[in-house]
Amino acid sequence: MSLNHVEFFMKRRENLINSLNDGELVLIFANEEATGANRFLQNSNFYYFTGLNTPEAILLMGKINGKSLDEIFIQRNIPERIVWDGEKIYPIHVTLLTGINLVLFIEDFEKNVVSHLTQFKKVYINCGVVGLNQPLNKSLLFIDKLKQRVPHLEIQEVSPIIRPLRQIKDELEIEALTQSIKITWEGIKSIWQNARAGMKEYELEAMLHYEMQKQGCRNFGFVPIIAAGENAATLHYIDNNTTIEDNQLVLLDVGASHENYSADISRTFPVNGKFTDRQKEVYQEVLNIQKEIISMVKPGISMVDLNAKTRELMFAAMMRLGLITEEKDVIKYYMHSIGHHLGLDVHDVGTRDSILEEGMVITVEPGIYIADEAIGIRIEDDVLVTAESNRVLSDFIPKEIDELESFLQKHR
Ligand SMILES: [Mn+2]
Repeated sequence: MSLNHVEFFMKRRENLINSLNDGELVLIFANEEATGANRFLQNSNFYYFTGLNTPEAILLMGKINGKSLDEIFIQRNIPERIVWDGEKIYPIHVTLLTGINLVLFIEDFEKNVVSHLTQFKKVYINCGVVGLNQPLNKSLLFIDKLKQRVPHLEIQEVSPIIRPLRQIKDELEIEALTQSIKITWEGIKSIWQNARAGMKEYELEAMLHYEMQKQGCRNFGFVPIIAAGENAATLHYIDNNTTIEDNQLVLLDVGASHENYSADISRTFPVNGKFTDRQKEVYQEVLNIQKEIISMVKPGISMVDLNAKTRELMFAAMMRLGLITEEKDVIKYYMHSIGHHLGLDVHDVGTRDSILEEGMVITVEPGIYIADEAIGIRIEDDVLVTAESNRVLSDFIPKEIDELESFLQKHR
């Protein structure tokens, strides 16, 4: 499949502009340059419309008298700085990559935007979330200035008008997600081949990172959870510094990020290649629930329905496992929800009560966590909602007990 990237970004901006009323302007600030040893990570909304991992830029879109505005402001190259910081992107490249014809420099932004503002009634801006005790970011500082100079202007956070677009993934996004899932699988495979009892969890993290980097992927989409035995019962365990013991299960909740799209995959495996009877019993229950919930994923069903069904299935499973006798106790061993939207953000835009539509991507990730028995199991796949039902984008990553054991034992 060959995709012309530019057209996708043009289409996304066009969709947003079409959704605006006349007299509405949208300003999206890219993230600020990374400081210290941090690597730059782009603002998801800015990336969605431009595909640019360029810091400090500002995208301007709007509709006035039926005419569209589609402009971008970028930093100018300063010749003396090039030897220190490297070259910044040039306007011609911005145009080639985004399809935006009007590329201006950031120092002209305020002058330029003020010339538009007399005609506009409402401005949407990505304000971000900044704590009361934190310094203001660039967009909030800009809002301050706007309010003083154009007091009649209505200013709103932009996310609510972008959410409907970002929830539905286009072909380019599915392609990026598929690629990040493939890279994640390479990492998981390497862990399954090389993990041994006696290693620290972070050695497995290193295998994952090395394999990802070999595939050209520099970043995790999120801090990986690599949790052996009872650590897996701590849902957000990220210390990854415990020694893995023989007969333990290891829970991996990991995702490589490719073109700013992160996979989100969980697999749980026995480090020595063989499940104990009890581990097998619990694992099979989680797997059955996961498969049943996946089979329900299709347009029209809501996340609320999926959560309710999961709870019902969990109750039956936990009774069979001898864990509980009352439904209210499900929460003792399964305390999160079944999944979330996935995209440019690992917990992507989209609400907990979304009704699924074709083109959405969600995770399906039931788990049972029994701290007393040092068993924590989660199985998570990334699922695309299709016109009729769904497609599991991560379906090539083994999860059946016999597949897993035979893979692991081949390498032990
Ligand atoms: Mn997840």
